[in-house]
Formats: sequence, C-alpha cells, structure tokens
Amino acid sequence: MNSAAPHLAPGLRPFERGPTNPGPEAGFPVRDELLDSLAPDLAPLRDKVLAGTRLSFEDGQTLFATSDVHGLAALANYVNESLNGNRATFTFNRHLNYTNKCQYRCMFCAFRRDGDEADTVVMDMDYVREHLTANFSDGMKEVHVVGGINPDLPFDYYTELLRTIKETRPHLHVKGFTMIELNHLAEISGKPVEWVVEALREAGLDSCPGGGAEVLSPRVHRKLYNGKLPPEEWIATVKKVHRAGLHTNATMLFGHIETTDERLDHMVAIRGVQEETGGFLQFIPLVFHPENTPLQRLGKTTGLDSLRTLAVSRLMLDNVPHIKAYWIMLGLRIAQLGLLHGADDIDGTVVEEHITHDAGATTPQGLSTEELAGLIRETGRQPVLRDTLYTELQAV
Ligand code: V47
Repeated sequence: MNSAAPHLAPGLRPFERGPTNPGPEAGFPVRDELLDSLAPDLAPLRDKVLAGTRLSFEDGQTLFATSDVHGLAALANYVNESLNGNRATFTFNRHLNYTNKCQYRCMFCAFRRDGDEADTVVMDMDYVREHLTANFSDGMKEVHVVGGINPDLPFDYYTELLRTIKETRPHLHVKGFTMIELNHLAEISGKPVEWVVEALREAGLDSCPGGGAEVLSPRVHRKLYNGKLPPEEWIATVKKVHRAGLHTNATMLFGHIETTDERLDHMVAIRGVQEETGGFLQFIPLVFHPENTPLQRLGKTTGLDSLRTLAVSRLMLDNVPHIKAYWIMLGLRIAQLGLLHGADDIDGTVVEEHITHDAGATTPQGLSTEELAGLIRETGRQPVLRDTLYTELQAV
C-alpha cells in the first residue's frame, strides 16, 4: 500500500497536486466571481464545493434540474481550474480497431459486424506491422486498441498483437482492451482476470481505456446490452485491473434511454471504485450517436445536455483527476465549450475512428496536434500535450 494515499492500489500514481495536477499556476486567477450570483438552488452546493465537501446523489439531482446553467458551469469551472489551472490537455494518438466482428448485439452500436459482411475487419500481424510502420510516427505517444468480441480469435492473438505493436513502435504507450475484452479473454483462456492482465502486460499492455461501462445500471443493461458483462462485473473487473497496477479510464454512454438518476448512479459507482483503488485517470461522458443503430428513432441529445453532463461529472467525481470532452463525439464546438464547463482534456489526434463515425458522426476522422492546440487556444486555455499517464507534459 502507498502510505501517502492508503486507498491506492500498488503501482498506481497517487492523485495529488504535483506536476500532473498543478493547481492554479502562479498568477492564474481561478474564476470564482460568478459564484456570488448563483440561483438559490445552487447556493448550498456552492458552499459545499468551496468547503471541499463531497456532493451527494441528491445534490447531483439538483445539478441536473437547475435552470441556472451558467451557475452550474461556473461551479464546474471553479473545480476544474482549482485542479488543473488554465491548462487543457490533448495527446498525439491513433486508434487501432483490430476487428469489428462481434458476438454481441448492443442496441447502441453501429460498429459491430456479424463477420460475413464485405467490410468485416480482422487485422493480421503483417497488416498491423505494415500499418504501424507506414501510418504511425515516432512522435506519437499512444495507440488506443479496441475491437469487437470476435469468437474466432484465440488468446494468443491478443498477446501477439501487443508484441507486434511494441516491436514495431517500441515507444508507443498501448492503451488497450476494455473490461469486456479482458473478461472475454478470461473466459477463453479459462484463467482469472488477474492472470490475463499479467499476460497482456508482459506482452506490452500499458493501460486500459474506459469503454464498455456504458451505463452502470441493471435496467439499461437489461434493455440495451443484455448478455454483455453486467454492471457489477464491469466494476469488479476494473478493480482487479487497478489492483494489478494498471491505470484505466472510465466512460459513460449518455443521451439514449437512461435517466439522469441513472447517470448519477453511474457517477457515484465510479467515485466509489476510485475511492478504493485510485486507478482512474479520466472520466469521459460519451454522447450517443444513433444513426445506423437499432435506436436510431431516439435521435441525438442536445449540446446543452452534453455540457450539463460534463459539468455534473466534474462536480460529482471529485476524486477523478481529469474530465475529457471527447471531440470526436461531442463535435468541435461543444468540446471547446466543454473546456469551460469542467473538462480539462479533449483526447487526441485519433486519425481513424470507426465506432462513432459508423453511427453518423460528422466530425473529422482526425485532427493534427496543431489543430487541437488551436481549438484549445481559442477557448482561452493553455494547450498542453500530454502522454497517457500525464507523466510527460509539454506546453505548446
Ligand atoms: O464502450 C458505442 C461507445 C465506447 C456508440 O478511454 C458509442 O480514452 C456513441 O470507450 N454512439 C468506446 N458512443 C469508445 C471509448 C473511448 C473513446 C475515446 C477515448 C476513450 C479512453 C474511450 O463508445 C463504447 C460505447 O460506450 N459507443 N457506440 C454510439 N453509437
């Protein structure tokens, strides 16, 4: 156990103000003057936030219900600026979706294929090697590796994939495999998740992305992704990963059939895990894109709902260091506004994205580091290039 942070799993870096969370830089004023003019429903919450008191589920209900959207933004902004100063981060990364064949039929997904469609993808190692050589570069910091749950792939495929990536691009941080993939690997290998994580780590895995959590609600699970890992098992798995010493992110897929109470249940669950393990680096609210999914009739939620959800996330998840406004899903303009509603990161260059674009996203597939820095600068924030674990930070 880490004596500075007794809840922290061995091997994980504590969340404390330091190079990662510097607090307001010298001379940077945390903008709190707006906090003097909040609507009456938000005033008691302001007192809690300023005192550093944890917000309750009921406080979260007030945040989702308030008509004082500016007050909500001011509160979230205050917390973010207290933690991260005026910085907003991004990374230089690429996605690698090694397969889109998937045995599950999640109702929110437009990415999955049965396997007999012409655009089914299963990357072999020659392809991965050539792709990384031709299209990745030495300055790149991260590869985000996820795929469908493809019943054709044996356990060795995954270790070989990691070894191939590390052999071809040794400096890349591999952020790979959701809790769904890790559980599937436990199933096909007949071994515990802890064994799977160790084998993958030995082959080159550095951390795990936050996907697959969807909404940690038994009701939504039953209705939209029954058959896939249930919420309590996602939680149990992520705790095991953190205890093994790997950091992960956590996502929440919102804007479909879930209620705001279910969003709050999700946030409270993530906060509880973080209290135990300290393993989450970022929380990422993912806005649902309905096109080409069985839920197409639902349409898309509003930009305002996205901003509100980012702000509530920042305020409820007081123990998670970073909130990501994922530009691919939010769109560039809402992601920019997200940086003034509690978020301090916009993900990275991405370059090739399928999960959201198969579901109708109109954002570009990728942006250059200069474009990302420009987007951040337009909001008044200082753009900072980061690596996945926030160990390397470079103001740009
Ligand atoms: O788990 C699937 C979501 C997730 C749709 O950890 C959809 O840094 C919107 O987790 N509309 C995968 N969302 C993506 C993900 C992620 C992305 C970027 C960074 C990180 C990180 C993680 O995407 C899935 C699911 O919740 N998703 N289909 C859709 N139609």
